[in-house]
Amino acid sequence: MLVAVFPGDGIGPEVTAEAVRVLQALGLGLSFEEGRVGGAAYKAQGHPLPPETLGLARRADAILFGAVGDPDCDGLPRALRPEQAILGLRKELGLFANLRPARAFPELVGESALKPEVAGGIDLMIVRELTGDVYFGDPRGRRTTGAGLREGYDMMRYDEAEVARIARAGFETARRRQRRLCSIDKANVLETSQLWREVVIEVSADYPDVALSHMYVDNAAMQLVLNPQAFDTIVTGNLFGDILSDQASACVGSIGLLPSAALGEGGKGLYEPIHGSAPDIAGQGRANPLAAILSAAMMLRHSLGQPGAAERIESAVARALAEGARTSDLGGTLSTRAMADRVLACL
Ligand code: GGG
Repeated sequence: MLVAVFPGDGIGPEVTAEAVRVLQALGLGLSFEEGRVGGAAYKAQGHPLPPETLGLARRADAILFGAVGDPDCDGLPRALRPEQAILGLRKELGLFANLRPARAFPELVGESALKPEVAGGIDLMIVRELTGDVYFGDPRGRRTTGAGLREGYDMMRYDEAEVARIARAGFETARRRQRRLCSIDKANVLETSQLWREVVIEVSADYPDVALSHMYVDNAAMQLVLNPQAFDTIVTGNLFGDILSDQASACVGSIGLLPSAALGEGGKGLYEPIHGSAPDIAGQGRANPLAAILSAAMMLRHSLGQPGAAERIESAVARALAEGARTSDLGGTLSTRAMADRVLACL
């Protein structure tokens, strides 16, 4: 099976190299082919998502993605910014459902900023919609100078088919977990959120075995800090999911621990750490590779039909943490390579 590897920018190449090393150590006979994305692709080829990269993504069985974002590209028009690579891949490949698990590793509970009794119970899954909302509304990325003032527009838009599709993904995910789904919106203010809530309720008729609740996003942000263990599965839009999943990562200790899977109707998926390119620590060999390694585990489970190998990686990560392996984001001194070595030793 072919895995497309898109390391991207900043710490992306450092962490994806370690995830590939772990996959290779499993001896599953996977082939790997690398492509450029983001600022690295713009600098070499003039576009953040060159046609060769998109072609490789289409041919591959799964995609392992690092991170995009490069301060050198800050002045570029929006369409050429590094982040357009990940948005373009999701849209072109129809990867509309983003699974973002946040689970407290028992080994780290005492070290999180949260009280142990709160941190210890966190095991939630955010199902984030990925191909709609302000990221893809029309008009978007527009500037005008009406009445002499600069104005910016990004239209928030969802249609009922898009909401029904992600709602089903949310209910199906909840069914495989504790059968509790919390839909997060801003239906007291936004029309898109009122449609969202209506459609989620309609879809819920097909899932009588799943307990559905609704929460406004502002309250959800507060509850994630005060009472994160109360959540099981969350379904939400693109923008709210982007923000809430970073927040959830802080609840479990570090954004360097959270993997993700972007899935569509077929088996192909794109797997990436939820963290970005972290230019402040790029090139120093300090980044935590665990989110990338755990993303590789999600890839084995969801796209490559290897759930046993996925569990091996996840157990090895837990064992390495239990043995005290820590990168600097977790208060330790291990380098990116040394942390991956500790996982490999536990495989
Ligand atoms: N690995 C995640 C990453 O590169 N994030 C950069 C980013 O801006 N992503 C946009 C998004 O996730 O919607």
